[in-house]
Amino acid sequence: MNDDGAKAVAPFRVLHSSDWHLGAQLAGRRRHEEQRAFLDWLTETLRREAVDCLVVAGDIFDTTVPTNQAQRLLYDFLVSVARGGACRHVVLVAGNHDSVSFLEAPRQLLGALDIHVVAEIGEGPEDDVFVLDDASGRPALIVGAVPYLRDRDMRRQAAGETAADKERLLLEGIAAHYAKIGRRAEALRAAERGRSGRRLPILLTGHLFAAGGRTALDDGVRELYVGSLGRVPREVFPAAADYVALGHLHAAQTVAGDPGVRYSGAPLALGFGEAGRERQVLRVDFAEGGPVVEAIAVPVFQRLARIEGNLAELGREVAALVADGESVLVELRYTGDEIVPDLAARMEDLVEGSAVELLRVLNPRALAQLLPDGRERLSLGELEPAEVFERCLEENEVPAEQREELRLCFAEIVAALQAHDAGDGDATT
Ligand SMILES: [Mn+2]
Repeated sequence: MNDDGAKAVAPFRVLHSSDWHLGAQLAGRRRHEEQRAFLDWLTETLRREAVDCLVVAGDIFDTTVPTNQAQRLLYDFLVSVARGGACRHVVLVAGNHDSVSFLEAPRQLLGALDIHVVAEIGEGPEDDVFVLDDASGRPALIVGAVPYLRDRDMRRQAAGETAADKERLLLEGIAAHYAKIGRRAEALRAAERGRSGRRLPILLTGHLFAAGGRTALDDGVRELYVGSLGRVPREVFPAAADYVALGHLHAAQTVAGDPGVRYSGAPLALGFGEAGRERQVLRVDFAEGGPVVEAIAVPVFQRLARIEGNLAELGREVAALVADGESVLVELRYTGDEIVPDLAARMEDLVEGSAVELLRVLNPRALAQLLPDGRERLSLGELEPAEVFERCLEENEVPAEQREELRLCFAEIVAALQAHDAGDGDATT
């Protein structure tokens, strides 16, 4: 090693995360403390790991109109990262939960801090593909930032389209966009090779449901696109990409077994269904022979527990949690045979004065007793819209051959409502 700048350059290091869902609540309970603890941990991790660039692949916020507290979480974090020098660049892309206009608004301001925000596709690919430099000021990484691609951005709706047409056109639109971004990235790579002879790695982002992806029930993932639409095959991502940083699925996973195309997963459990799953962020080193990916475990900042059982079992498990003395948020489901109408009150008595919080007490037997046909019922709040629709189909004995088309129509209506929720700038209408 010498001092004339010729010393070995460390590989450019990216930290890939996604699906923070800042402002997300759990059964109506706010979770800002936990979200702040994660961001504090992340700042520390960026510094400790000497990360050059943080990439967040969508769903920064949980809702299109984040609370002031949720906004503050993000901006405090970004300032501490930028001012404190925790890492050199930050790339934020929008997910399906984010409002395009909300993320776009501070774009210029954040740009001054070397924080790149891409909330919607630009006028041309040159807007979304850029080169990041390393600590010595040399070009080091080409980023093709692709946010969540909304159906309406991809194509024009045509009257009389069948569901299959829609699916095909949407996937074609997504593929065409990635191809365009890939070509632009390759052009920048060729230009740099011409200048310096160096091959720059290419990182692409995405917020979508890749084909074969795993999700878990109640893991907070909102169904994207329409019905089964938008299961994006691996081949859509250009071969020129060294790494594809994905968001949307909350469980960390690779796509089609490719270690260079992957989901970091959400850093915090967003539903009780995710309780207990290991969380991670991904450290990606762009070395000579290709990217080297290492998972860094995210600590548990708030314990969650889901307990099922008869009265004795619930009592025993709750008592054990109380004895632990640790803060834990709990969902209880009673599965015993006898009717216990005062279950919630009984359980509340057990946890009184402890660090155990019962966020949800499900008592389907007692509910069934109150209903005329005596069947076990779930409350609406426990079901996703698609599940409610499924039950309607069942209830009305809709013939099987009609169901698929009806499901797609229903999913399309729900997607349209959600897009309207996300209504850029006209959230009040
Ligand atoms: Mn998400």
